[in-house]
Amino acid sequence: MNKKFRFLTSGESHGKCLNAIIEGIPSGIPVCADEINTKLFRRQQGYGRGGRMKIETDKVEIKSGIRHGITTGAPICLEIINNDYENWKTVMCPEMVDLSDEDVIKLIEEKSFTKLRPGHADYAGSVKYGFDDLRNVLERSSARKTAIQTAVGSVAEQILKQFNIEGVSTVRKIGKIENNKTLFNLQEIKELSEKSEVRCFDAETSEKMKQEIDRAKSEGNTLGGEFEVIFTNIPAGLGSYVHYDRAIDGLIAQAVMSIPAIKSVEIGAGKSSAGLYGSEMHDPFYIKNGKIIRKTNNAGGVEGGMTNGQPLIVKAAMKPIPTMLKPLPTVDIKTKTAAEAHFERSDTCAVPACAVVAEASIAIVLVDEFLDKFGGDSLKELKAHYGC
Ligand code: EPS
Repeated sequence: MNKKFRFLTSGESHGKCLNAIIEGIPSGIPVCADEINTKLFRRQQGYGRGGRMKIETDKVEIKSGIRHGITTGAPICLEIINNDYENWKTVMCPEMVDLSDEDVIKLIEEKSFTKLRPGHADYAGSVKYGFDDLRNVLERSSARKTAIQTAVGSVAEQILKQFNIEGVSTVRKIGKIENNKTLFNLQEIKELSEKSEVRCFDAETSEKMKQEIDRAKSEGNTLGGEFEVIFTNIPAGLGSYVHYDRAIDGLIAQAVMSIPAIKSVEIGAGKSSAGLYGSEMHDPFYIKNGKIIRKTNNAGGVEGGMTNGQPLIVKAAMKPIPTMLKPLPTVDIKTKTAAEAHFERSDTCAVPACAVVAEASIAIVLVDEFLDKFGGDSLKELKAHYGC
């Protein structure tokens, strides 16, 4: 499929920096680093995050494609420096290092590991790329790369904002603690979730979630959970039913499922739709003041692979982080003997952060489809095509 908003990222978890190049953005759109940085800050938050977040204050540098705060239509290059690189300069050095130096060898060996972490990319990654040192797999498979993807998503959101399309996210579940309360006011969901250390709009449930994280941490364990992302003011007709790879629900599922640790993605009523009668599931149409309206949104804003003008509701489940202080039984790929899984600094729970990454990832899909439908080389053209 021919993407309008194309991007690639690069960078390792403990390498020098993370980069992205974005292509296909019309000229004339206000995009600023401050807004990207606010998004990056939100991604770093959440009760249960590990020591890395104390080292990093993720800040983006816009390297090209924007002049005086306005896009020029040229590719945009973004960069986030990893502060932790200072501690990994030799281990992660892109250049050849002096392997006759014992200190250098010691540093590299200290960070090498061969005991597979069940649930992480270690095993399949080492088989696929032929590595003996699992450090090579960890560095790019790490969720650290979601920092730069979130920065790209913030650029997408700044474009969507021109058309009042906005997203919010809220955590629904951490481990077995669930927030099953309903709030209809999106502003309220946003404000209350933003205030909560676990991104949950209900204060009482937030406290229980924090206690659950404390418990898991004290036991050397980790926790996953569920979150919901809602986007509003999306025009009907983004995506298409004509080909499998143009269905917007498929594209959203791919974008969210590819975030590290995501195990399921649902739209609207999601898997619970399987247990409903047709008469319960489908959202009837009504006419009000000459306008076609719906009173329910079980479809979650998508019908026939296209947005239908209703709020887009995406729910996703994140598995518990596989790096555990109390390790699982595993195998050492070097000695081919039984072992305990490798442990290094990690998070106990990153569900609140993952919800922010999902906002960004969904914004990227929406802006791509938006540009495909309404097109234009400048914001002026885009607005004219959109009819505003
Ligand atoms: C992450 C940075 C990582 C982890 C986490 C996400 O930092 P470090 O590995 O240096 O402690 O905190 O990564 C994982 C949980 C994972 O499994 O890869 C980040 O910036 O989000």
